[in-house]
Amino acid sequence: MNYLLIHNCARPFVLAGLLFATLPAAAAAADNLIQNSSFEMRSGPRRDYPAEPWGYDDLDTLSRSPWAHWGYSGFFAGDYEIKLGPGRTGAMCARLICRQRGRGGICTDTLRVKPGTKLHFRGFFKAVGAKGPCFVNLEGDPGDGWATINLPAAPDYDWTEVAGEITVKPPRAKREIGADGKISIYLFIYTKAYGELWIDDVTLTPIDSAKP
Ligand SMILES: [Ca+2]
Repeated sequence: MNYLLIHNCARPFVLAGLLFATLPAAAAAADNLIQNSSFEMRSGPRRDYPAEPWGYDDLDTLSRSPWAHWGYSGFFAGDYEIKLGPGRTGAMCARLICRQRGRGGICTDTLRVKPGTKLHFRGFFKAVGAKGPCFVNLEGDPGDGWATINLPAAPDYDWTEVAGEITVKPPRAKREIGADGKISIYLFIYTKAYGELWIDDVTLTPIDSAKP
């Protein structure tokens, strides 16, 4: 009798646990262009360029980040550092910490998309005394800052979802569309603020393919 009671009680609990464990991962995985969206994968042993595009001297002003598939820069006139933080989901998030105000940022690997593609951006952010602008900046073949999404202006806020829709612009002069019909873009997350910006669960998903 006791066995049956335990069995009946435990089963719904297990099912609920499975749902919580699998749904967010499945929803983020299918069409999301950004790898390591939740900052759970460390960068591991260094690889040769171009397998690891960031992290050699001041190549493209970006250096290695602690996370696979992300670059980091804190050298645009300011002095920022990047640290691990407790995750909004999973174990980790990225923390950009200002020591001298300028511009710090993280950047995705190269993302290949067709011009005209509509993309849905979604990310979660937290600010601790972040006095100054923080924003998402799209760069690459269409130019630097061909789309921008501002983060909340308040210096302090708990985990907050920021979302926006953007359309990939054609390549600027002298840049060409590849044989696959695609161009290269990069998603940067910048802080020009003092204090700390926390980042987790960043996705960029083609809108059409997200529809059933
Ligand atoms: Ca995470």
